[in-house]
Amino acid sequence: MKLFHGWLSSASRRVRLCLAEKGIDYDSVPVDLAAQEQHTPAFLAMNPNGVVPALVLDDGRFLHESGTICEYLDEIRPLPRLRPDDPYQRAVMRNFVRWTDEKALPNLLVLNWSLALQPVAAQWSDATLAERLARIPTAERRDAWLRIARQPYTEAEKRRALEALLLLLPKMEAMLADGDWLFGARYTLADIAATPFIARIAELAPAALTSAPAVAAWWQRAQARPAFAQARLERFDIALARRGAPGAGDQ
Ligand SMILES: N[C@@H](CCC(=O)N[C@@H](CS)C(=O)NCC(=O)O)C(=O)O
Repeated sequence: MKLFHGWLSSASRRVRLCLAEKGIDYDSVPVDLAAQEQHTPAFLAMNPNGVVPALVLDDGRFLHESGTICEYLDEIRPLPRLRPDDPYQRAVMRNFVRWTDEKALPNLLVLNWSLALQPVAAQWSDATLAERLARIPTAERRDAWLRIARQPYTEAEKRRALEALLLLLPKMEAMLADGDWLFGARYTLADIAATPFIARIAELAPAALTSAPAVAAWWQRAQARPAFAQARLERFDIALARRGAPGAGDQ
C-alpha cells in the first residue's frame, strides 16, 4: 500500500497509527500541504476532496477519509482487533469518531493553519491566490484558505477554537470511567481517532490535560504503545522549526 499523508495532519496521523498497530508495511508519500500538492489533478484523482490522507491499495484502487480507511484496515487485517465486538458499541464508536471529525478537526484547523500555513499563504499575490483557490474542490476549504491568506484568524477566534477543541476532554473523561481505553479494555479506532487531538492539546494547553486525570493517564498509555513511536507524531513546534517553517506545510 501507499499512503499519501501529511506529517502534522491529524487525519494522516490516525492512519499512520492504525497501519502501525496492524503491522502493515506501506510506502510513505508525504504531501506538501503549503504547496497545495493535495489540489493537483493527480491527487484529486485519489481523493476528490483534496485533503490528506489518501491510501492507494495494492490493487491500485484508492481510499480516502481517515475514519473509513481505519475501518477498512481493521476489516482486511483482523488482528489485533481495533473495534468493539458488540455491534452497538461499534456504532457508538463510529459516532465518537464522527464527533471528532465534525467538532474537533475544524477547530484544530484554525489553530494549526495559523501556525503552519498562514505565513506562507499571506505572501501569495492576488493572482496566485485566485489561481490556487480555483483548484480547491470544496467551498469549505476554499473559504479556509482565503481566510488564512487574507484575513488571518483573530486571537479571539483562536481562543474560541481552543475552547471548542477542549470539549474533547470531558467527553473522553466520561468514557474512560469503564477501563483503560475509550471502549473498555480493548484499544480501538476511537483511541486512534482521539490521539492526534490529545497530542495537540498536550502541546497547546497542558494544564487542561492535567485537570482531566483519566485522559492524562490514557495519554501516557497511548504514548507507550510501540505503534505510537512508529507513527511519528512529532511535536508541532519542533517539526515546524526543523523544516524551516514558514512553509513546512501540514495541518
Ligand atoms: N475528514 C477528513 C479530513 C482530512 C483533512 O482535513 N485533512 C487536512 C489535514 S488534517 C488537509 O489535507 N488539509 C489541507 C487542505 O485542506 O487543503 C479525513 O478524516 O480524512
